[in-house]
Amino acid sequence: ATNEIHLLSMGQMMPAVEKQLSESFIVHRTAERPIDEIIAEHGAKIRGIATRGRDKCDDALLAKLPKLEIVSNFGVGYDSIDVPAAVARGLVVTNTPDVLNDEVADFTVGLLLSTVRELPQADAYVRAGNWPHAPYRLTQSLRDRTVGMVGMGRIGRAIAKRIAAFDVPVVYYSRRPQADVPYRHVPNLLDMADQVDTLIVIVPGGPETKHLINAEVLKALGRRGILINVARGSVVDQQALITALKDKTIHGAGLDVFADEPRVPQELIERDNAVLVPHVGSGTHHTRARMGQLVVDNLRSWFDGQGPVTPIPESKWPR
Ligand code: 8YV
Repeated sequence: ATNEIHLLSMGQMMPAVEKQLSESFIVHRTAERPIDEIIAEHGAKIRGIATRGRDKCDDALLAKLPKLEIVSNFGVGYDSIDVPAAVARGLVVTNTPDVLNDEVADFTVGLLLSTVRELPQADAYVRAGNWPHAPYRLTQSLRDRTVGMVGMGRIGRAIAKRIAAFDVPVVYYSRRPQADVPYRHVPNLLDMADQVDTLIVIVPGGPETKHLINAEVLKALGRRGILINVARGSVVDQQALITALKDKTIHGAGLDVFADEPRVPQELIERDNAVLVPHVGSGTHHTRARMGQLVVDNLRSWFDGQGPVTPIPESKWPR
């Protein structure tokens, strides 16, 4: 009987996902109609939300949906959802863990190599017709580096495994040491930044990690420093990073995420020592399809009375 259930879909997902949602639910899409209109007409009936990480799911929205039971998030990161508010309202929140680990890890290695070896800049050099005049400049290397992982969760582990396979030493910072990883834990981020020359940021977003990477950490990373951020823009103090890139406090940065997406400050765009990509870490047909399927499966399973497939830990499921 799930096809009588009203759903709010925020932000467009892949056609195959939208098709499955339409097959199982009565779907109201913010992509097709202003959200205020949808809520005014159907707010009292909406029992589920499908959302992409980009739309704010705050308490003001939740308060307008008295029949809401579940928020199904497209993405492993769910910092756009006010989780304490959702939990207080007894809602179940689901995300899309694991299905993107290897994809994001592959991508991170690519972004790291692009940043260290300046692949986008070298590509631009060829296209600009500069090669006949002079060979491209020599670059930094991965060979003499130590990578400090900021975060050692599911994706962090997949990244570290790849870096280690490159014979590059890996250490990590996280609040607690992880029992089952072979890398050395450094309990203090500033200490780790001091000990390494390359940071890969892969922690959840949200208030707890806001501006974890600040001016002090960048200074400790030092002049050869490379910062890779594939987590959330909020984890890095973007203005401090811009300053550090400008005055060469660090060597360079590879960024998939930004403080105020999709806006990228002109000061970053002008930097030749930054590789900038538009939040595409999980962005392949293969992996986005798997993420989308989990969004659908969580909603179907919930409304079939089978419980959520991948609830976030804060949902405390089963209850
Ligand atoms: C986004 C991501 O969710 O999974 C995450 O946390 O950052 C991405 O996969 C994706 O861009 C959807 O908007």
